[in-house]
Amino acid sequence: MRVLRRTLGTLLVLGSATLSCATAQGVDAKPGDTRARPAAVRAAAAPAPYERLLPAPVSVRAAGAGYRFGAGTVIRTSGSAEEVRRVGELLAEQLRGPSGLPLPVVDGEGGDGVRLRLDEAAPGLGAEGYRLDTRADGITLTARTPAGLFHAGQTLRQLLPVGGPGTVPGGTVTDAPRFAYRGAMIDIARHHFTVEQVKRYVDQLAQYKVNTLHVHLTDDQGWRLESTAWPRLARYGGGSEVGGGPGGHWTKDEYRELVAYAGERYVDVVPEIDMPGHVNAALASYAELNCDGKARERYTGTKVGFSSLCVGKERTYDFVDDVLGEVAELTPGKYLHIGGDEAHATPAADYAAFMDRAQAVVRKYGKTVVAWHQLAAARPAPGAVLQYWGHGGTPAKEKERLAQVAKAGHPLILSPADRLYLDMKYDATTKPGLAWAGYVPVKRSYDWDPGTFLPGVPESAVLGVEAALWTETIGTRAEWEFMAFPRMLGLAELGWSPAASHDWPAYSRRLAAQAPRLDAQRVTYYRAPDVPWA
Ligand code: TNX
Repeated sequence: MRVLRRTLGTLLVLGSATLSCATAQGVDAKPGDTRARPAAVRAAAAPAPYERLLPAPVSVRAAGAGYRFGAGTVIRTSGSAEEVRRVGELLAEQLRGPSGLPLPVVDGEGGDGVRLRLDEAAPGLGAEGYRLDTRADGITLTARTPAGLFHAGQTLRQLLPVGGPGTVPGGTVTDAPRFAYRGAMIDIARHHFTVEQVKRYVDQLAQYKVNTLHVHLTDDQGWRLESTAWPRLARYGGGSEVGGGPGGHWTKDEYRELVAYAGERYVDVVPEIDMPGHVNAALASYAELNCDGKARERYTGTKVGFSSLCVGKERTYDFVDDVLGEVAELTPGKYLHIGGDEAHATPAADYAAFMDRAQAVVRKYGKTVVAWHQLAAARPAPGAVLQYWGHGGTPAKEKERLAQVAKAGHPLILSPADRLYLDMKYDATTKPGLAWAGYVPVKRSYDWDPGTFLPGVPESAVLGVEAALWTETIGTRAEWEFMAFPRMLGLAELGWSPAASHDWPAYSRRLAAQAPRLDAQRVTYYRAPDVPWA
């Protein structure tokens, strides 16, 4: 048996393929050797459901008899951890939906069925990894953490036929993510969207192991989160959106509800309050935030870069402290995103001075700063994470500066606009969307390597990837899903799967195989011509 060895960050995973045909194709791969024959390709001879997994797992070893998942299946959780029980209940609910099976959840591991096993000492799985073993008497999910068990459950969903009982072929999946941060951003400021709609997105993301939801809560066109100290922000500043619609905002309770819902699915919410630009909604709500003391008109257009907080005014920092303090209190995750992009109406020195103070406020509330990569031109605070959103036309100087910042220890999140901006049109025929970073067909969105993408930025400096959906041109759920899907699945794969499995022909086939699932969930995805849909 040949063995494929691969290094995932600090994690060493030993994967193997025992299928004779797949084994014959196995090669010894050195860490980082992307020319090695990818796991997904090696697994081509594995039974179909394994071959179709998306994101591609680190390793699949098919062997032995399978398990018949059906009316008699019981889900068993180990008694010790209440959270494991909750993960089991949620998995049962997800599996019951399409199958109509009873799937009772019982305490204790012994016996047939699907067993959820927390094993804090399980080697090689890290904080989110898992192992899924299928034999004739059942399927055992093993992980060091409940999050790992949740991800294992999502893999199990894909191993079963859409909507029904079936036999999972015997074998073992061993899996762990390549990057810790796998994110999706939704802009609810340009167009208001309800918490219900965002929860639907959370379900869609979580099933592909995306673990972060970044919510762009404020912008020129609307302020979408209730504030206690500054109530007019949401009440007045939330009452507008692009195109003149009514807008709206979330109450703190609604936001809490989303955070809890996402948390149960191991998705962290990263709230963004964009500053010092993109603040017209705040400037319209409070005259005192303007340097001239005069409130601005609300804005319903799509220009960017025209508004700025009044950097020289102390009242501005009361506002920053109150607003960030309230959001920090509502958010259990460790990150607070403070924007910092396109502050064209803020002189550079003012920008740097403002960002110094805003970063200090984030720290005061015990959170870690995330900001768009423009912060690299100012003074990123220790530990601050920068989110790159450049594209092919971004000046080399800007990228060099970012590489220096990465070298100084700042982790980067990669959201290249010409790859991961989900509001970029697929091609000239796409109705919604923009095209300032070019068209982004499905293949282009997937076919790049975050580990080698930015010159001078090693993979170890990349915290992860994030796909962003800006909503200047997107006002309905159908438009949202049309732009996000199927490109979002490429993001999930880039964030999770080992570099060695990167392969467009194999990926595009696995993507095509997701169609029945997306159809069953009534996702209004784009049937892109570059994907071999059945
Ligand atoms: C750039 S990227 C923006 C947003 C726009 C988006 C439209 C970034 C940090 N700022 O304000 O909505 O382009 O594609």
